[in-house]
Amino acid sequence: MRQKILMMGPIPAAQMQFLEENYAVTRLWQEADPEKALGGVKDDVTAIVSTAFGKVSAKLINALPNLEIISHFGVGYDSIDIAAARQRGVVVTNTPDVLTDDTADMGMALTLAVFRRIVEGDIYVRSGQWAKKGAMPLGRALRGRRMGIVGLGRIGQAVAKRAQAFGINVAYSGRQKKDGVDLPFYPDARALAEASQILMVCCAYSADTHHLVDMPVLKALGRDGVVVNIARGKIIDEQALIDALQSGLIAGAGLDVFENEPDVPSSLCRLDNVVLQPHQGSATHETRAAMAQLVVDNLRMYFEKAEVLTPV
Ligand code: 8YV
Repeated sequence: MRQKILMMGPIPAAQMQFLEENYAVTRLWQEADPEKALGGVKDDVTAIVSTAFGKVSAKLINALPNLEIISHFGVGYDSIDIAAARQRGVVVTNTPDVLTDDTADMGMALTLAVFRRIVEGDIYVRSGQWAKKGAMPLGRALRGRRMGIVGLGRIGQAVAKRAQAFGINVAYSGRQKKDGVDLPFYPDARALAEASQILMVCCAYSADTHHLVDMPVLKALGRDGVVVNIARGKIIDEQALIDALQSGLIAGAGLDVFENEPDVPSSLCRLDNVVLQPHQGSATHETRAAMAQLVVDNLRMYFEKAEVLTPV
Protein backbone atom coordinates (compact mmCIF):
# COMPACT_ATOMS: atom_id res chain seq x y z
CA MET A 1 0.00 0.00 0.00
CA ARG A 2 1.21 3.50 -0.80
CA GLN A 3 2.20 5.75 2.09
CA LYS A 4 -0.47 8.32 2.90
CA ILE A 5 0.75 11.92 3.02
CA LEU A 6 -1.14 14.85 4.48
CA MET A 7 -0.10 18.12 2.85
CA MET A 8 -0.69 21.39 4.74
CA GLY A 9 0.18 23.68 1.82
CA PRO A 10 1.60 23.71 -1.71
CA ILE A 11 5.15 23.01 -2.86
CA PRO A 12 6.49 23.59 -6.42
CA ALA A 13 4.88 21.60 -9.25
CA ALA A 14 7.70 19.15 -10.12
CA GLN A 15 8.06 17.87 -6.56
CA MET A 16 4.29 17.94 -6.06
CA GLN A 17 3.98 15.69 -9.09
CA PHE A 18 6.56 13.29 -7.65
CA LEU A 19 4.58 13.07 -4.42
CA GLU A 20 1.29 12.49 -6.30
CA GLU A 21 2.88 9.72 -8.39
CA ASN A 22 4.52 7.88 -5.51
CA TYR A 23 2.27 8.42 -2.51
CA ALA A 24 -1.42 8.86 -1.71
CA VAL A 25 -1.67 12.61 -1.12
CA THR A 26 -4.40 14.60 0.65
CA ARG A 27 -4.15 18.34 -0.07
CA LEU A 28 -5.67 19.52 3.17
CA TRP A 29 -5.42 23.24 2.40
CA GLN A 30 -7.60 22.78 -0.69
CA GLU A 31 -10.33 20.80 1.03
CA ALA A 32 -13.65 22.62 1.44
CA ASP A 33 -14.17 20.84 4.77
CA PRO A 34 -10.69 20.06 6.19
CA GLU A 35 -12.10 18.42 9.36
CA LYS A 36 -14.14 15.98 7.28
CA ALA A 37 -11.23 15.27 4.91
CA LEU A 38 -8.98 14.59 7.89
CA GLY A 39 -11.56 12.27 9.43
CA GLY A 40 -11.49 10.15 6.27
CA VAL A 41 -7.69 9.61 6.25
CA LYS A 42 -6.41 10.11 9.78
CA ASP A 43 -5.82 6.44 10.59
CA ASP A 44 -3.71 5.94 7.44
CA VAL A 45 -1.55 9.08 7.42
CA THR A 46 2.14 8.26 7.98
CA ALA A 47 3.64 11.60 6.88
CA ILE A 48 2.85 15.30 6.94
CA VAL A 49 4.34 17.82 4.52
CA SER A 50 4.03 21.21 6.22
CA THR A 51 4.73 24.82 5.27
CA ALA A 52 5.06 27.99 7.33
CA PHE A 53 1.37 28.70 6.82
CA GLY A 54 -0.43 25.61 8.16
CA LYS A 55 -0.12 24.86 11.86
CA VAL A 56 0.88 21.33 12.85
CA SER A 57 -0.56 21.39 16.35
CA ALA A 58 -0.34 18.81 19.13
CA LYS A 59 -4.04 18.13 18.43
CA LEU A 60 -3.31 17.29 14.80
CA ILE A 61 -0.24 15.18 15.63
CA ASN A 62 -2.16 13.24 18.24
CA ALA A 63 -5.11 12.72 15.90
CA LEU A 64 -2.85 10.71 13.55
CA PRO A 65 -2.03 7.40 15.28
CA ASN A 66 0.33 6.19 12.53
CA LEU A 67 2.19 9.44 11.88
CA GLU A 68 5.94 8.80 11.57
CA ILE A 69 7.47 11.87 9.90
CA ILE A 70 6.82 15.59 9.37
CA SER A 71 8.81 16.89 6.40
CA HIS A 72 8.73 20.68 6.65
CA PHE A 73 9.08 23.01 3.66
CA GLY A 74 11.12 25.80 5.29
CA VAL A 75 13.96 26.31 7.74
CA GLY A 76 11.87 27.86 10.54
CA TYR A 77 9.61 25.19 12.06
CA ASP A 78 7.80 27.24 14.68
CA SER A 79 4.48 26.27 13.03
CA ILE A 80 5.04 22.70 14.30
CA ASP A 81 4.47 21.62 17.90
CA ILE A 82 7.92 20.05 18.23
CA ALA A 83 7.37 18.89 21.82
CA ALA A 84 4.27 16.94 20.77
CA ALA A 85 6.14 15.41 17.81
CA ARG A 86 9.07 14.37 20.02
CA GLN A 87 6.76 12.89 22.62
CA ARG A 88 5.15 10.73 19.93
CA GLY A 89 8.55 9.79 18.46
CA VAL A 90 7.67 11.52 15.16
CA VAL A 91 10.72 12.49 13.06
CA VAL A 92 10.79 16.16 11.95
CA THR A 93 12.91 17.52 9.10
CA ASN A 94 13.34 21.04 7.67
CA THR A 95 15.13 22.69 4.71
CA PRO A 96 18.22 24.55 5.99
CA ASP A 97 21.13 25.90 3.89
CA VAL A 98 19.39 25.90 0.50
CA LEU A 99 17.52 29.11 1.34
CA THR A 100 20.29 30.95 3.20
CA ASP A 101 21.57 33.09 0.32
CA ASP A 102 18.17 34.21 -0.97
CA THR A 103 16.95 35.11 2.48
CA ALA A 104 20.13 37.07 3.21
CA ASP A 105 19.72 38.82 -0.16
CA MET A 106 16.22 39.84 0.91
CA GLY A 107 17.67 41.35 4.09
CA MET A 108 20.06 43.48 2.04
CA ALA A 109 17.38 44.31 -0.55
CA LEU A 110 15.10 45.67 2.19
CA THR A 111 17.99 47.58 3.77
CA LEU A 112 18.90 49.18 0.44
CA ALA A 113 15.25 49.87 -0.38
CA VAL A 114 14.74 51.78 2.88
CA PHE A 115 18.03 53.72 2.86
CA ARG A 116 17.96 54.58 -0.86
CA ARG A 117 14.16 55.09 -0.99
CA ILE A 118 13.84 52.62 -3.87
CA VAL A 119 10.06 52.08 -3.62
CA GLU A 120 9.34 55.80 -3.19
CA GLY A 121 11.58 56.49 -6.20
CA ASP A 122 9.72 53.96 -8.32
CA ILE A 123 6.39 55.59 -7.41
CA TYR A 124 7.91 59.03 -8.05
CA VAL A 125 8.77 58.08 -11.63
CA ARG A 126 5.58 56.16 -12.46
CA SER A 127 3.25 58.82 -11.03
CA GLY A 128 4.88 61.58 -13.09
CA GLN A 129 6.05 63.49 -10.00
CA TRP A 130 9.64 63.59 -11.28
CA ALA A 131 8.56 65.57 -14.35
CA LYS A 132 6.24 67.79 -12.29
CA LYS A 133 8.31 68.44 -9.17
CA GLY A 134 11.91 67.75 -10.17
CA ALA A 135 14.39 65.76 -8.08
CA MET A 136 13.10 63.57 -5.26
CA PRO A 137 14.26 64.02 -1.62
CA LEU A 138 17.66 62.45 -0.90
CA GLY A 139 18.23 59.02 0.63
CA ARG A 140 20.91 57.95 3.12
CA ALA A 141 24.25 56.23 2.45
CA LEU A 142 24.87 52.70 3.69
CA ARG A 143 28.65 52.73 3.90
CA GLY A 144 30.08 53.19 7.36
CA ARG A 145 26.79 52.38 9.11
CA ARG A 146 26.52 50.00 12.03
CA MET A 147 24.36 46.91 11.61
CA GLY A 148 23.31 44.78 14.59
CA ILE A 149 22.29 41.26 13.62
CA VAL A 150 19.89 39.61 16.05
CA GLY A 151 20.78 35.93 15.74
CA LEU A 152 24.01 35.06 13.93
CA GLY A 153 22.96 31.66 12.56
CA ARG A 154 23.36 30.58 8.95
CA ILE A 155 21.22 33.41 7.57
CA GLY A 156 22.63 36.00 9.98
CA GLN A 157 26.18 35.11 8.93
CA ALA A 158 25.25 35.36 5.24
CA VAL A 159 23.78 38.83 5.88
CA ALA A 160 26.96 39.82 7.76
CA LYS A 161 29.11 38.90 4.74
CA ARG A 162 26.94 40.93 2.39
CA ALA A 163 26.74 43.92 4.75
CA GLN A 164 30.53 43.97 5.11
CA ALA A 165 30.85 44.10 1.31
CA PHE A 166 28.75 47.29 1.47
CA GLY A 167 31.19 48.83 3.98
CA ILE A 168 28.82 48.32 6.93
CA ASN A 169 30.23 47.55 10.39
CA VAL A 170 28.56 44.45 11.81
CA ALA A 171 27.90 43.33 15.40
CA TYR A 172 25.50 40.68 16.70
CA SER A 173 23.48 39.41 19.63
CA GLY A 174 22.30 35.91 20.47
CA ARG A 175 22.09 33.28 23.15
CA GLN A 176 25.86 33.08 23.27
CA LYS A 177 29.03 34.40 21.68
CA LYS A 178 29.97 32.35 18.60
CA ASP A 179 33.32 30.58 18.57
CA GLY A 180 35.58 31.72 15.77
CA VAL A 181 33.48 34.80 14.90
CA ASP A 182 35.45 38.02 15.03
CA LEU A 183 32.55 40.45 15.38
CA PRO A 184 31.48 42.47 18.44
CA PHE A 185 28.98 40.49 20.53
CA TYR A 186 26.24 42.00 22.68
CA PRO A 187 24.48 39.71 25.12
CA ASP A 188 21.05 41.25 24.57
CA ALA A 189 19.04 42.89 21.81
CA ARG A 190 18.72 46.20 23.64
CA ALA A 191 22.48 46.68 24.01
CA LEU A 192 22.92 45.67 20.37
CA ALA A 193 20.24 48.17 19.25
CA GLU A 194 21.93 50.92 21.25
CA ALA A 195 25.15 50.31 19.30
CA SER A 196 23.41 49.98 15.88
CA GLN A 197 21.72 52.02 13.16
CA ILE A 198 20.29 48.99 11.37
CA LEU A 199 18.75 46.20 13.45
CA MET A 200 18.59 43.07 11.28
CA VAL A 201 16.33 40.37 12.77
CA CYS A 202 17.52 36.89 11.73
CA CYS A 203 16.89 34.64 14.75
CA ALA A 204 14.49 31.70 15.03
CA TYR A 205 11.10 32.30 16.61
CA SER A 206 10.38 30.62 19.96
CA ALA A 207 8.87 31.50 23.32
CA ASP A 208 12.29 33.02 24.15
CA THR A 209 12.30 35.37 21.15
CA HIS A 210 8.61 36.36 21.24
CA HIS A 211 8.51 40.19 21.09
CA LEU A 212 12.27 40.29 21.66
CA VAL A 213 12.27 43.56 19.74
CA ASP A 214 9.95 45.64 21.91
CA MET A 215 9.58 49.36 22.63
CA PRO A 216 12.71 49.61 24.84
CA VAL A 217 14.77 47.98 22.05
CA LEU A 218 13.30 50.35 19.45
CA LYS A 219 14.00 53.33 21.72
CA ALA A 220 17.58 52.14 22.08
CA LEU A 221 17.91 51.94 18.28
CA GLY A 222 16.92 55.58 18.11
CA ARG A 223 15.59 58.05 15.60
CA ASP A 224 18.10 57.32 12.83
CA GLY A 225 17.54 53.59 13.23
CA VAL A 226 16.02 51.15 10.77
CA VAL A 227 14.62 47.71 11.64
CA VAL A 228 14.73 44.92 9.06
CA ASN A 229 12.93 41.63 9.72
CA ILE A 230 13.53 38.55 7.54
CA ALA A 231 12.81 36.02 10.31
CA ARG A 232 9.35 35.88 11.91
CA GLY A 233 6.84 38.66 12.55
CA LYS A 234 6.23 37.71 16.17
CA ILE A 235 9.85 38.43 17.12
CA ILE A 236 8.90 42.12 16.91
CA ASP A 237 6.11 43.71 18.94
CA GLU A 238 4.32 44.95 15.81
CA GLN A 239 2.18 47.54 17.60
CA ALA A 240 5.26 48.99 19.31
CA LEU A 241 6.99 49.11 15.92
CA ILE A 242 4.05 50.96 14.34
CA ASP A 243 4.01 53.45 17.25
CA ALA A 244 7.78 53.97 16.94
CA LEU A 245 7.54 54.53 13.18
CA GLN A 246 4.54 56.87 13.46
CA SER A 247 6.12 58.99 16.17
CA GLY A 248 9.55 59.21 14.52
CA LEU A 249 11.15 57.28 17.38
CA ILE A 250 12.91 55.24 14.67
CA ALA A 251 13.51 56.20 11.03
CA GLY A 252 12.15 53.26 9.07
CA ALA A 253 11.62 49.55 8.61
CA GLY A 254 11.96 46.85 5.96
CA LEU A 255 9.64 43.94 6.73
CA ASP A 256 9.29 40.59 4.99
CA VAL A 257 7.31 39.01 7.84
CA PHE A 258 4.41 40.07 10.07
CA GLU A 259 2.66 39.01 13.25
CA ASN A 260 -0.53 37.74 11.57
CA GLU A 261 0.30 36.85 7.99
CA PRO A 262 -1.20 37.47 5.53
CA ASP A 263 -2.99 40.26 7.44
CA VAL A 264 -0.87 43.39 7.71
CA PRO A 265 -2.21 46.30 9.78
CA SER A 266 -3.44 49.16 7.59
CA SER A 267 -1.58 51.59 9.89
CA LEU A 268 1.67 49.93 8.77
CA CYS A 269 0.65 50.04 5.10
CA ARG A 270 -0.03 53.76 5.34
CA LEU A 271 3.53 54.59 6.46
CA ASP A 272 5.93 55.73 3.75
CA ASN A 273 9.06 55.06 5.82
CA VAL A 274 8.56 51.30 5.52
CA VAL A 275 9.12 48.81 2.70
CA LEU A 276 6.92 45.70 2.90
CA GLN A 277 7.21 42.26 1.30
CA PRO A 278 4.78 39.31 1.44
CA HIS A 279 7.16 36.79 3.12
CA GLN A 280 9.41 36.39 0.10
CA GLY A 281 12.79 35.55 1.69
CA SER A 282 13.08 32.13 0.03
CA ALA A 283 10.77 32.95 -2.87
CA THR A 284 12.87 32.30 -5.98
CA HIS A 285 12.28 29.48 -8.47
CA GLU A 286 15.73 28.06 -7.72
CA THR A 287 15.47 28.06 -3.94
CA ARG A 288 11.86 26.88 -3.72
CA ALA A 289 12.75 23.95 -6.02
CA ALA A 290 15.76 23.07 -3.83
CA MET A 291 13.62 23.28 -0.68
CA ALA A 292 10.91 21.07 -2.21
CA GLN A 293 13.52 18.55 -3.36
CA LEU A 294 14.81 18.33 0.20
CA VAL A 295 11.27 17.76 1.46
CA VAL A 296 10.88 14.90 -1.04
CA ASP A 297 14.35 13.45 -0.39
CA ASN A 298 13.76 13.39 3.36
CA LEU A 299 10.50 11.52 2.84
CA ARG A 300 11.96 9.07 0.36
CA MET A 301 14.98 8.31 2.51
CA TYR A 302 12.81 7.87 5.54
CA PHE A 303 10.47 5.40 3.86
CA GLU A 304 13.26 3.53 2.07
CA LYS A 305 16.04 3.49 4.68
CA ALA A 306 14.57 4.88 7.91
CA GLU A 307 17.08 7.76 7.66
CA VAL A 308 16.68 11.48 6.93
CA LEU A 309 19.00 14.16 5.57
CA THR A 310 18.10 17.19 7.65
CA PRO A 311 16.49 16.32 10.98
CA VAL A 312 15.64 19.10 13.45
C1 8YV B 1 8.66 29.52 4.14
C2 8YV B 1 10.25 30.40 5.71
O1 8YV B 1 8.95 28.28 4.60
O2 8YV B 1 12.00 28.82 5.60
C3 8YV B 1 11.28 29.50 6.31
O3 8YV B 1 11.36 29.48 7.55
O4 8YV B 1 9.65 31.17 6.37
C4 8YV B 1 9.92 30.33 4.26
O5 8YV B 1 10.94 29.82 3.49
C5 8YV B 1 8.14 29.45 2.76
O6 8YV B 1 7.47 30.63 2.58
C6 8YV B 1 7.23 28.30 2.49
O7 8YV B 1 6.31 28.04 3.52
